[in-house]
Amino acid sequence: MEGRIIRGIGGLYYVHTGSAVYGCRARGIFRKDNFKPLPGDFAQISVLDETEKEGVIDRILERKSVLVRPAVANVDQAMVIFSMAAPAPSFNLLDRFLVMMERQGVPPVLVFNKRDLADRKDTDSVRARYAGSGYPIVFVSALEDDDLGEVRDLLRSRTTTVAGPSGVGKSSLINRLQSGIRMDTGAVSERIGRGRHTTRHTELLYVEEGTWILDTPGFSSLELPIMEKEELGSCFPEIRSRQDRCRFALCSHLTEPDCAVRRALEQGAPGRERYENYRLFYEELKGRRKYR
Ligand SMILES: Nc1nc2c(ncn2[C@@H]2O[C@H](COP(=O)(O)OP(=O)(O)OP(=O)(O)O)[C@@H](O)[C@H]2O)c(=O)[nH]1
Ligand SMILES: [Mg+2]
Ligand SMILES: [Zn+2]
Repeated sequence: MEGRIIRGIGGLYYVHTGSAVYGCRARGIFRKDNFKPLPGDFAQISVLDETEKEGVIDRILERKSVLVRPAVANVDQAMVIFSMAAPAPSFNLLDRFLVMMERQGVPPVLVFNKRDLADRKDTDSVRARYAGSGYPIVFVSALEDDDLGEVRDLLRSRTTTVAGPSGVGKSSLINRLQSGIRMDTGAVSERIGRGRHTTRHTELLYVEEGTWILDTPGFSSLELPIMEKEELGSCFPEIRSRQDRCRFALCSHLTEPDCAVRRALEQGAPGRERYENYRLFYEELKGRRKYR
């Protein structure tokens, strides 16, 4: 039987087959090869006990991609959720997260929740801030009978890792997105035994056929990934698309003459605030080297 690992804990893997979730151990061969199955992996399993929903993982299918943070396989994109208010968005934190995803080659989409607590002026200014980035951006309210169509469209037929600070409404949104299909989870789900609202572990959630979301624990601060400061520009799409036209190949886009990035901003291209965060992060990366 084929399924997908939704969660791994202490050597026990929960494998979702579409109709049930089986608690599985991995065959000894995995340990011998030092291969660790990950949430998001597609697996071939043998059922050992149908009533107890116990099985064993025979094989992991080839991975399309592996994300390091959070550790998960076969992710297509990252959905980062912030709220328009309560708490107000930290764009420094958001831009850090975007750098982290760009570094790992995962395309991000931006969701701003609690639209009901913001006015048009607020949403317009957030939209303007990211206009140059090209990232999809949607504003929603998880509480109301709000139409989540736009979010659903972004998620459909993909595996999305969802992240954001605490209190922004990730769980509220995810609860509304899940179709509410009642699965036959047998004894295993009893053993998972936890509230579905507290995200302590990384867990893959089934939305509908082919659509999965990975609920990850909230974050309140983020370190920039280990990288050279010269690589930072490539993590900002609006810089990446222009840096080939800078006079110097390793232009920092801070002080050099004939810089295409600064020129574009001077000529009114959007992304002034993002550029300011680029500058902060650049200095941060520069400062880091001294202590190594
Ligand atoms: N006004 C308003 N409140 C919301 C909305 N969505 C969620 N909330 C409220 O915000 C609070 C936090 O929501 P959660 O869904 O628990 O937030 P979370 O991001 O999962 O938080 P953590 O689990 O701590 O990371 C709750 O009191 C929700 O009722 C929204 O669209 N508008
Ligand atoms: Mg939550
Ligand atoms: Zn430049």
